[in-house]
Amino acid sequence: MTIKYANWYLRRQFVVPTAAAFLIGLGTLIGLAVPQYSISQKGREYHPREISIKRGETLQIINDDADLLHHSYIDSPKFSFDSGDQQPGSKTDITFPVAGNFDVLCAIHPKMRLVVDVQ
Ligand SMILES: [Cu+2]
Repeated sequence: MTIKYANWYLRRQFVVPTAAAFLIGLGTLIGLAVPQYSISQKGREYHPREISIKRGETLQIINDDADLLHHSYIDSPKFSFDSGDQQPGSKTDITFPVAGNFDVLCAIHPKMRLVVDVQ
């Protein structure tokens, strides 16, 4: 084996799996960006109020109240999130990267609560 060929061979050994890993990673990222579940904010409540999902899955929260702002947040040692103000009709995606039990609360309406069980 010439040195030139050996270099190419070694590089190919690296490039092919790296490219494959990159494409798989890219697919996973795109997959994560697509929400799997829809949650409605209506009448100052989350609907449904509880949901069970898998790690890495995404909820889409839709403000279905015509004239109310909402503001979803999660404050947990494992994972925190803050949507900012959610205008009527707006959609907010939350991807849960770790397993656990999380309360999604509303900063504007303290009684609003969504329990997310991430497995
Ligand atoms: Cu609210």
